[in-house]
Amino acid sequence: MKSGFVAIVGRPNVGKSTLLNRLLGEKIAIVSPRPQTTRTRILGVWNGPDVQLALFDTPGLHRARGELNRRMVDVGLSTLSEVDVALLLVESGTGPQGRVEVGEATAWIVREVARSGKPAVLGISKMDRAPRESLLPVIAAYKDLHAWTEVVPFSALTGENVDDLLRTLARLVPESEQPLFPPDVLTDQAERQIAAEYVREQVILKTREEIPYAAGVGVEEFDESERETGQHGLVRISATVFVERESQKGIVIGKRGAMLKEIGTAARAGLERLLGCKVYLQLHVRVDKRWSERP
Ligand SMILES: Nc1nc2c(ncn2[C@@H]2O[C@H](COP(=O)(O)OP(=O)(O)OP(=O)(O)O)[C@@H](O)[C@H]2O)c(=O)[nH]1
Ligand SMILES: [Mg+2]
Repeated sequence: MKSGFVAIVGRPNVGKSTLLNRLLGEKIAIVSPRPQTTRTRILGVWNGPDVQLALFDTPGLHRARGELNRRMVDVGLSTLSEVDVALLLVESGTGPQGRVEVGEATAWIVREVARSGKPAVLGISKMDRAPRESLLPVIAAYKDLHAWTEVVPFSALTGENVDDLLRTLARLVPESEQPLFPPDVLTDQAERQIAAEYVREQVILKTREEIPYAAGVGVEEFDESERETGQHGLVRISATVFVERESQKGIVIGKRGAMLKEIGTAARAGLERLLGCKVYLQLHVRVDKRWSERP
């Protein structure tokens, strides 16, 4: 059989996490229309006939300021050096007058991918959004930058060409005696970690301006003692949303707690789907000016 590690890298917001979720058929990575949603590396294991792909979703690569962002970028870059195959995602679509401009940041990421020396696949994401005729100029612009092993346009939203992408990656991972992970392993994320992320996703989706970037979430309690099988199981989760300023705390709580309630209701619905049982979710908000600077 074949099995190997794949790093999904690219600028923020290009659709890395959406792709991972699509491949796994399960939402293990949170997704939002805002850049810098993913903050850690997330493993997702895909099993096909005689092939296993261990895919790392990574934080979007960007010019980082601040400790948290520097770590995010470090994670993305170091993952490149640890895998068998690099999958760089760039978005489909052309600019004004059909021109394709490869931004400075993307060019830098291409250089990092080249420097890794790994076989590199260029995935052109969100093809559902771009007219067909814009694909060729995009491919042409990127072909000049690196000797890609393969270029695959795809849509993680509709699933178009995702099979192609999988086949391409499967060709590039090494032969192996046995899989890297047992077949029942889906991710390295503990459920309590995913729970924290589901809450953070709702904070990102429901608040604006700086709050999505200023917020972190920690789960204090993940009590499974009433999680029997069947319909009546219950997981009790208690989580804290950390923000950096008192004014941000007010916004996250909202008038008479309305915002926090909205966040909690949406996060709970997602968690009940994920965990397959009832979820009792208790949320707190705490100001911690320096939470994002602490390792
Ligand atoms: N139309 C369309 N939208 C997509 C597709 N894939 C992702 N998106 C949207 O693009 C936005 C960003 O998606 P993410 O998966 O969070 O992007 P990411 O690359 O993981 O972003 P970071 O974690 O911030 O680096 C979300 O609003 C997604 O719904 C796609 O194939 N088609
Ligand atoms: Mg992401």
